[in-house]
Amino acid sequence: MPPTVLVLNGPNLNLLGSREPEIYGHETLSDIAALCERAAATLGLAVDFRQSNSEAELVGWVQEARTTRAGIILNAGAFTHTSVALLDALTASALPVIEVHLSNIFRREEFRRHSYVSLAARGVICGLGSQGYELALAAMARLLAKTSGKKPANKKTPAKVKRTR
Ligand code: DHK
Repeated sequence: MPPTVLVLNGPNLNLLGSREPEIYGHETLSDIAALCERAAATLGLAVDFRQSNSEAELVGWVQEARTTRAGIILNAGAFTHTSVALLDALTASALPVIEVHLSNIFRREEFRRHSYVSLAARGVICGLGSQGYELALAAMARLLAKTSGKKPANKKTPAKVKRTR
């Protein structure tokens, strides 16, 4: 069984595709879930992809992940900027956490520049749209390989590099 990474999405991310596409893009959350499945398969990981509008539910899922998942990738939506409860759950999980945001939170309103989640995160990726999830999975694969001592899988055929002088 490949290590399973919990990919958690917070409030309003169920509206992706129709919610402020100029900020969050045109892809739906199902598109991003499919992208994560594909990326995970090439990295030798499995994903458990979830979304909730409820802080309590997200906290519950992080608590469950403590003993059942290898790591957490989290776009906590607006809870990023408000939730000490989510931060505490992530810290208690002792799992590697990577924080993702579709938008560049530093180019937006002042209140989005502070993240409680970041205090528990090994790394943060923002502003790259859905590609941020793919990058987070690649980074997670390397983190997990480091702790297990195994090489990260890369099942993609390496691209041919054309050399020019
Ligand atoms: C998503 C949200 O819903 C916002 O509340 C955050 C984040 C930013 C994102 O860019 O993915 O501020």
